Amino acid sequence: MRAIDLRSDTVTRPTPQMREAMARAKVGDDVYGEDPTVVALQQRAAERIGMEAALFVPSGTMANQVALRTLTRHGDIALAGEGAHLLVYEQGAASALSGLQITVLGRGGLFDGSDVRRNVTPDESHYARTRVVALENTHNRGGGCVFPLELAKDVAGAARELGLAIHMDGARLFNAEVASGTPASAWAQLCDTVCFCLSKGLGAPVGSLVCGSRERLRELHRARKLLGGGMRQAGVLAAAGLYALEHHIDRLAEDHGHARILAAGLARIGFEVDPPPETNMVCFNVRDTRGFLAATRARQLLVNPVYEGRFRAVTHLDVSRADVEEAIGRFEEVARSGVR
Ligand code: TLP
Repeated sequence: MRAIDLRSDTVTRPTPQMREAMARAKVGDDVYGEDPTVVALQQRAAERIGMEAALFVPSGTMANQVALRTLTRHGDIALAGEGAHLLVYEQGAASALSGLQITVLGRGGLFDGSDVRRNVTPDESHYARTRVVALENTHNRGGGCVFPLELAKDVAGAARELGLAIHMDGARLFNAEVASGTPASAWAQLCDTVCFCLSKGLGAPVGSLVCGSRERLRELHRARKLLGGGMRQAGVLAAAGLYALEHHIDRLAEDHGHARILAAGLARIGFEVDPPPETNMVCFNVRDTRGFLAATRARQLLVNPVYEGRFRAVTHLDVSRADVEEAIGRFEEVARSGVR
């Protein structure tokens, strides 16, 4: 039986065309700024989201961490949505590496300007200084939901009034763009730093970009070096990223369509899908987490729990319409065997 891997959109493998682009890449030593393909990727990324500059880093985690580091000082507070990746899934890096405390806002990853106002610490000697607000778009633990532009504007308005910097973890920013029709640049305009990943829905093997002003780039560059993210002949990886930006953005709509089909199938079988998918993630509730994990694995159907009672299935480049239909059939078998 063939495995259907819905654990994450990080599991995609480079296509033959992408591998060709990688093989052809011109390279140099990027720590000296001499890799022409990395330079081209950074320029393209910055242009694509309408910011001045971009820096290629090995991972989404490093992108978040170099951004937070340049926006804050040790002991500062960062505001972030419930279940933010930079709080839950990054080994405590924001506190371990940059000495940040994190205050959680809102529900399901979304929050508004009044949440920011209510949670910011007063500017006096008694309090830790609140320095940055971080938005995640799309929101992973929120089930891949888009951070609506109007809400982001409300947050940005409050943040600016209060003198806070704004960071966007846009690991899946292009999923947000394709699903909502809001150009990525409209969100980016509101922010000091925005990162996005090439290695998720865009299908590249490695890499993320962190974008901001030209001035900030110097500090981002230093932070990347500090964290060990200076890469040498990284053009072979950047070539995959350039290919992905050119060929794999529009097709995200396909993944979103597949997620809707999967959600409808799961609902028909009797699983509670919550929230309805806006992008490429389908979150659904089960009663028996361990049993469900074992039964799906036994059928080569790979899905991961988010937490006790909740699973996530993610559609991506390596999941076809036929795979989605096949996955629904295997979920149905699991449910029929009495595990749900
Ligand atoms: N998310 C991964 C896991 O870490 C949970 C996944 O499978 O979804 N920001 C967001 C919103 C993310 O979802 C991720 C990865 C990252 C940052 C970190 O990216 P990497 O894995 O490249 O460090």
